Amino acid sequence: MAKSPKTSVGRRGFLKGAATGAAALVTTPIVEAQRRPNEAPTPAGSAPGPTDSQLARDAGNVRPPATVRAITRPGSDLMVQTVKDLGIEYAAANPGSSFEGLQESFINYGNPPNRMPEWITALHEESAVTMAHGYAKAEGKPMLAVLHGTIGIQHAAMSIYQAYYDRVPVLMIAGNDPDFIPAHTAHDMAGMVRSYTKWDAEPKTVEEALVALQRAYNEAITPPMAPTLVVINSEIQKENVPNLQVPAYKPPQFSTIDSTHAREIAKSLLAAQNPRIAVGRLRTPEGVNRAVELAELVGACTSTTATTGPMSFPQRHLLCGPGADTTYDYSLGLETPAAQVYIQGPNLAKVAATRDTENIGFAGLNGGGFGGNRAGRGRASAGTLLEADAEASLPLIIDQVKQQITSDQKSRVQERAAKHARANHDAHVTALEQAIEVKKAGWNGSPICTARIYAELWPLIMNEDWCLASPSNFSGGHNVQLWEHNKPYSYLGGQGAGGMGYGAPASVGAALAAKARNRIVVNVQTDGDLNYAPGVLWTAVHHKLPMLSVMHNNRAWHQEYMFIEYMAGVRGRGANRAEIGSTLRDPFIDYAKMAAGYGMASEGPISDPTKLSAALKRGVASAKRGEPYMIDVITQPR
Ligand SMILES: Cc1ncc(C[n+]2csc(CCOP(=O)(O)OP(=O)(O)O)c2C)c(N)n1
Repeated sequence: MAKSPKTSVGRRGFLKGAATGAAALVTTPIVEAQRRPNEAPTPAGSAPGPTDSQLARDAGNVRPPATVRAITRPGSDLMVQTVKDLGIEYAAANPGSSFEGLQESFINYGNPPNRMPEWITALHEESAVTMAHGYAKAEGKPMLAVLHGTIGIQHAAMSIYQAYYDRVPVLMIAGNDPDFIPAHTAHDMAGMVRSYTKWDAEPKTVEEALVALQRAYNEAITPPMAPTLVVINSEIQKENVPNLQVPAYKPPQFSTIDSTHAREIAKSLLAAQNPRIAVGRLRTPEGVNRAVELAELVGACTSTTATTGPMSFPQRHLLCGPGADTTYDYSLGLETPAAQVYIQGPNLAKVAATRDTENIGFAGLNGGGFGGNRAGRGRASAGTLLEADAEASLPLIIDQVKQQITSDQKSRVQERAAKHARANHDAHVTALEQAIEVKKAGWNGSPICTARIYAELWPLIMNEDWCLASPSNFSGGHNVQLWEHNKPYSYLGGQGAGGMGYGAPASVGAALAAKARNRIVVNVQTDGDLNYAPGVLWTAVHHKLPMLSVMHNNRAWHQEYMFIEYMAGVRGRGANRAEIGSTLRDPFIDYAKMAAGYGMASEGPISDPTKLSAALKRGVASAKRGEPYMIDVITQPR
């Protein structure tokens, strides 16, 4: 590694240097705040040999040094400045000695220090990355996760994979300290997660590191979005670089459809008797606004991912749904999974792809298994696939529509939109009425039915700005019918790759996004999922996040219980012992106490359904005050 012995102090390097030529080191008595109360100051001007604390540190018994050399501008300050310039608001990390230089800069550099980004204390690397995953889904932009060496990356691996599969941008830095424990370092650190990161680098100089951070950010946010990783050696974090400047940041250009396609698509939308727009996941809230604008301009019915995942079309917009007439003569897909265009409604129908179906997006590049994004296409596309970013392409189509639309077409659009609006409104009302009837089943039962949690929460949050950040499919998914998902962040959807250990940390990430916005985050938390890394509850308390967790405590990994029950049935052995290895009994876990142990206000277990509503009310009020709250509810399996 290229390093300057004059400006860089590694742990062992320091000791060696001190032993052979301490006088060569320029010192200042420094950083009073870093000195422990029981440590005597080093006299000014004297060159230190290795201090007790440095020796202790090298032996693994670490104490902060009493003095440090005159570092006027550590490389890590510039790295933090680079991250600031990218507009990153939070950096989550479980402590790691391989990035101590960086961490010190994150918390002390800047005015005010520890803001934009703020250092968020995670208790597990998996939680740090999943926080970033949830944050990006809520906010439409990445935050940073900082990981310690080989072991930190491995702890984070599942969540990196999950964000990759979910096409969510996460910027990651891993520290690499070759002078420290050999097992924590590697020649190719990023190799451990390369199959499921989009881009990585291990820069050799501070200058290269700054450029690498900018590039990693751009790669992460360029569709198809994904996590990226920069491995930064501890030596260059500590290097003194008085004359270096942060290079000017250049945002990436996203690929769009060309102007000919934009013109043709606009023409087709306007010429169609009944056009349709299938809106898949867009990247940012702004993309959602543009999709609404286009649908309204051309009077097209739309589908939405509002109830399955983030960043799509408002669920109760009057153009959202099958509309008055489901014979569509032109379909435009925006980031839809395949050329089929799905209709949202009481009976999910599917429109076969035709030649009059066009899709803009990277759908075919997604998933498809381990590292599948790199190799090729996940699904065949029957319509015309335009491989470009739908969100960045929308303004081009909108411009074309505005230029081309005639007054005749305008009145036809208005007429059609009014018909669709009536039909969709009626369909929305009917679906809600039917759902309310169905959800009454088991209303007074104990354990408590999952529908009652969602039904009783809704009146408490409907007039708030809220975000459901946890996946809801394991708790019945009742939000889909009972709640209105009209914001890009209303519901953040599933884990990405079905990995458990996601709900709480993703909600904490979403709550970071919510904190400055007077928004509350709801986490309907399954018990098996929470037990992977519950320490994230402490993070929520420590950072005063507006998050309400309601335990869907069915006292089991019920999904797995059902699989075992089924298998035992198929084999004719009965399900009597299916609880072995798939239930959380003997003893039951007390989640209110668990939360209290992490300092979180909590109550429960509640098994009397008549006590639920008042508890939820207390929980919402607490979350609104920025005091996260946990309610343990003993529930039906689903
Ligand atoms: C990391 C990980 N390990 C194992 C699984 C397999 N798995 C799928 S569902 C499930 C049970 C989840 O239990 P819980 O979160 O309590 O939800 P429930 O099924 O009880 O509603 C498990 C273990 C997984 N998806 N992810």
